[in-house]
Amino acid sequence: MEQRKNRGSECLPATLGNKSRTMDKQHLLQEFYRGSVRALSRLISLVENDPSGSLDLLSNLNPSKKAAVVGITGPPGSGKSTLINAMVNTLLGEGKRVAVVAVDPSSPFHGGALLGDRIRMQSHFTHPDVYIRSLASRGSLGGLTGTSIEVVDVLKAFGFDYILIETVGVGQSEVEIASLADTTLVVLVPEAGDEIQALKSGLMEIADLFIVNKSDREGARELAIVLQRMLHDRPPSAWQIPVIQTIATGNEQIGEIFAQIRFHQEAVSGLKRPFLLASRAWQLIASDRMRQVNKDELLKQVEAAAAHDDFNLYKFVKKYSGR
Ligand SMILES: Nc1nc2c(ncn2[C@@H]2O[C@H](COP(=O)(O)OP(=O)(O)OP(=O)(O)O)[C@@H](O)[C@H]2O)c(=O)[nH]1
Ligand SMILES: [Mg+2]
Repeated sequence: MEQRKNRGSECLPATLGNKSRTMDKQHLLQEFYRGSVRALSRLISLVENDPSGSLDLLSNLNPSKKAAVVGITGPPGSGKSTLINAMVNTLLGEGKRVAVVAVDPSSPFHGGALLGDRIRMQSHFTHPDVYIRSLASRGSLGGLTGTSIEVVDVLKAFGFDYILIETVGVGQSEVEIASLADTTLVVLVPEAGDEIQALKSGLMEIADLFIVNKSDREGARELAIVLQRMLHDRPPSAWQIPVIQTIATGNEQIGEIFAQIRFHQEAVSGLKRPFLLASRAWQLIASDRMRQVNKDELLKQVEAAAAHDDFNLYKFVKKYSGR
């Protein structure tokens, strides 16, 4: 692949000049399909900064069906980045091409985490078969950006074998990642007292694989047993969620993770894919419709309407949405 110089999250010009815009876009796509990482970065920036303006570009992409999209989620500090680092090493050893998407946690709790990731991933930054990109989470705590579906499709079209996406598992983000990833890994650690509670409310629903990381620490085996019991109580389904004990810092059980990811993709690809696609379609349609709503304009209209004593929000919304 030519020009494989990794640029991480470097922002290239977000919009193309007005001058021969169409030509530029065609040229950009040509370069993209020639394997230019610069074109890839530029296309991602375009999609991130102007999603509606890049719809025609996106509809000209041919997302590769071979890419495996793997979501890695879990509480802060559970070892997601370390695990991804170890996974990337394994994949490179197999001659695979990998994209890593880190959702840049802008929350004060996780500030600086990305810097740590950079240092850890340093050896991969210059590797020709690895592309690392961070996406700003734009306020949604650890969650995915509105454009992450599009960004992942761009990466698929570029021809990566694996796309690994890290998000911090708080609130909605884990649900979002499940609608994006073919296989979702939920990473827990032995000290996971609170997370066990969270499992009931979210993580349990989205996990395709449970990882008990930091298994060099006390309590790992016990946590794995608790998880297995919880899973045992669930109604039987086509996929039995495995629990894997790993030590990411020592590269332990990384091979087992990949074995299970492959099993999972074979077992549920036919079953889960229509749901994933429908869920992505729903999100794209929803965000496209919301783009038509101008918040400032909405505020003005609400202000004007609310001045009347008989203001009713639901009637207002009905009129506004034309129903
Ligand atoms: N003992 C031990 N420490 C680990 C293991 N895996 C990761 N760590 C350490 O745990 C710390 C956090 O690891 P990260 O990979 O940054 O965790 P993360 O989940 O990506 O963290 P955030 O991105 O901040 O949510 C680091 O100091 C790692 O070296 C492990 O298997 N055993
Ligand atoms: Mg991390």
